[in-house]
Amino acid sequence: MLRKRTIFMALMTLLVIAIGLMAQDMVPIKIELPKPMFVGTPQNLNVPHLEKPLGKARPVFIAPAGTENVAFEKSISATDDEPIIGEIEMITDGDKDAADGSYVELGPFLQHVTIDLEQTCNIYALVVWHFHKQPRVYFDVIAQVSDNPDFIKDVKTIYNNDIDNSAGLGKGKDYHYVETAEGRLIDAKGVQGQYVRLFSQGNSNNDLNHYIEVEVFGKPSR
Ligand SMILES: [Ca+2]
Ligand SMILES: [Ca+2]
Repeated sequence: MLRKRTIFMALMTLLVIAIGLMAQDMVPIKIELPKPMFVGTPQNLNVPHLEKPLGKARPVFIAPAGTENVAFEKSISATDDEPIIGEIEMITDGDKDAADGSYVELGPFLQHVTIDLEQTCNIYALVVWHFHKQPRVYFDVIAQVSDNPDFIKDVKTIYNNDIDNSAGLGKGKDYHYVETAEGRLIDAKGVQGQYVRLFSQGNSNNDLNHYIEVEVFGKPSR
């Protein structure tokens, strides 16, 4: 009996060490947040399938050690390459301020932007700031990852809140959400690809599409 117990305890110790070694490799990703421009939740947003705010800071997101923003200063293209305000390069320039001069305004209706990470990466999270000067909800937020620059094949959809399929990419089940200075973190679950594409189709204030910054937390695949 005593011997069995000793063996059991030894095995448990080994298990704890093994879990510890695996866990050591997982660390919180570092997301630098811009200054918030409003506090609290607006009550007048008449948007279906709207996520309830957490009411506190977003919990840390854990990813393998060495994960970093692989989208920083990477080239970007868009369906509207002559934005109404700003330049599309501002989407990966690291500036996340809410102020005028920090956001890009794309035309109305369905638009998308595509970031070229320049190599295939394992992607753990996307953080997207559309606009955070005032509370807004953006519609048909769809995020996709592919190794194909034209997204013709091998397309992995990691977020879709187009609940009525008005973007024509299939109905999504993800929530509408209020934009804040925290941005929207999308769990990409380690999906592989070189290109990241983000759709939107207007917002709760107007028909236009905006981006302040997109960060892609990943590591080059080996
Ligand atoms: Ca920016
Ligand atoms: Ca829709």
